[in-house]
Amino acid sequence: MAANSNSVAVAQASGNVLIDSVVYVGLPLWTSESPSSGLTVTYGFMTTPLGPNDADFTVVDFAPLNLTQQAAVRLVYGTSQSLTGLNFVETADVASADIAFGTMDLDGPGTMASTYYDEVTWTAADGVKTLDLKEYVYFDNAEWGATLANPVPGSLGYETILHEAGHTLGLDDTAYTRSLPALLDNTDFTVMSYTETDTYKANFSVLDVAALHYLYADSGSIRAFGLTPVASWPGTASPLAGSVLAAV
Ligand SMILES: [Ca+2]
Ligand SMILES: [Ca+2]
Ligand SMILES: [Zn+2]
Repeated sequence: MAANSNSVAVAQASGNVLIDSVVYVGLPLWTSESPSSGLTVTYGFMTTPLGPNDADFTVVDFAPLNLTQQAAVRLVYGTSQSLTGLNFVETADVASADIAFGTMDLDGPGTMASTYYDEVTWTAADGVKTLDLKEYVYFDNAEWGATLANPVPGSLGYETILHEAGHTLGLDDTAYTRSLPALLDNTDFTVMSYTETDTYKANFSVLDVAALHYLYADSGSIRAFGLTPVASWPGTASPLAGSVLAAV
């Protein structure tokens, strides 16, 4: 993996099973981008379809996010700032944004949303290494179009945006990590669970907050606020660039 040839700060297991049940182990963190952009993570709203460099990636029936969906994304990242220490900045230059949002008819009737991960690494002639991470978040606009059209806080649509934003911050689905005790595997404890409780969440739940603190605010990757070179963890595998972080 190219990612391992650079000194990349990837999410690593904490040893706490509750935190690790929502951490995407091996995912490079925003703080590992080089040249460092400090703690700034930019996001934008696609007007034309964008995606990872992956021959299998296709966009069907692209549409931009509507204004309510855009407002929900802004609110989620606004509230994520204090949980991570990262500074989320909206940009109109979506082609160069760290995180780009759009909608399409995602494959599969049960798929509400998908986050795609991509990275570009190269080494210049003078040996300087560059790592550009990007994520593409798509919401379904067909089977789930009506559900996701008005994502006000407290709705399933908003919770879905919160869940995908969680992926862009390094969180994983409990259905994939499969380490969270069943009694805790519901949205009262983590919005990365597929098991809904009686209320849709308007904020990250307790395990999400603990994991975000662990990945950013409490970690070496952010201790010097991105200004100190970060050691790599070579034993940790990285996800394949262009891979789907998760469907839903
Ligand atoms: Ca980037
Ligand atoms: Ca679909
Ligand atoms: Zn997911």
